[in-house]
Amino acid sequence: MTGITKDHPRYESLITREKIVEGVNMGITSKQGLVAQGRGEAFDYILGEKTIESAAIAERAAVAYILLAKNPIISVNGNTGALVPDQLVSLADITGARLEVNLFHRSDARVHKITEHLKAHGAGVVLGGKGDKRLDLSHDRAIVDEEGIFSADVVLVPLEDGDRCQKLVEMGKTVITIDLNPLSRTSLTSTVTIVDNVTRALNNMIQFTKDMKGGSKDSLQAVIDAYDNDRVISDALYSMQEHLKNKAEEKGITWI
Ligand code: PTJ
Repeated sequence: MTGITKDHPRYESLITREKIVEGVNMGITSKQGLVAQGRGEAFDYILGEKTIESAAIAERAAVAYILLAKNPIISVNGNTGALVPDQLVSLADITGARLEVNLFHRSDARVHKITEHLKAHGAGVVLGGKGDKRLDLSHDRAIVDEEGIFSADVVLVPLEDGDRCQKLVEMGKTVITIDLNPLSRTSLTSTVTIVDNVTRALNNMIQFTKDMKGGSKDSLQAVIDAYDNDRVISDALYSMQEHLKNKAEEKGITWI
């Protein structure tokens, strides 16, 4: 890993970048994952590299959906496996959700490596290796486990491209996404759209689960009933615009 000291102004961002590079070196992350990370970094810069209030609202709604679900699944790809393995395992443990490796650039070797990586970080059962069902999609993200994503009622799909998300919604599932691009196909088709960095979002969701887990089913349902996803997306766009405006004015540039 490149020598990055904590006093570097872009420490968090650089460490995240290093983890993705390490993921590629370990055979967990695809090379395309590097490009996806760069895109995410750009959106995060525009957002202000913080969890905005509407994202926290979406994260609480996501936790409520997962806690009320019968068969919740957390989908893991090469980017999230490299960036947040501990948080994925903790969130699964604390909510009772199961982890399933599901890849766009699928190979058996990479499914195996990500599975072993999650296990090394404390995961028990990791689904995704069987691949005994197909979603109606033309690429390899269609390959899922029957007892996992195929039969799930709630699926958390952090960081992906959009057509699987759409397919899962068409199948009647609740789909929760974490995507820094509020206008991606994934963001626009999900039930709950979390516009936040996966590195912050999962930590928040773990904390919210601890806060909300003891609550009644009615109180969790009330969180869901009050949730408005269009408003959350709209607020993310507004927050990005405001952040850019403030940043420009700080630097003496007139916002027209
Ligand atoms: O491991 P695989 O084979 O399943 O491939 C995974 C990637 C991510 C390469 C694949 O799903 C892909 O190509 O995704 P896209 O189409 O690049 O979409 C990724 C989305 O996630 C983009 O909208 C990015 O802005 C966003 N994103 C990238 N990094 C982060 C992020 N969102 C949240 N947190 C991030 N750290």
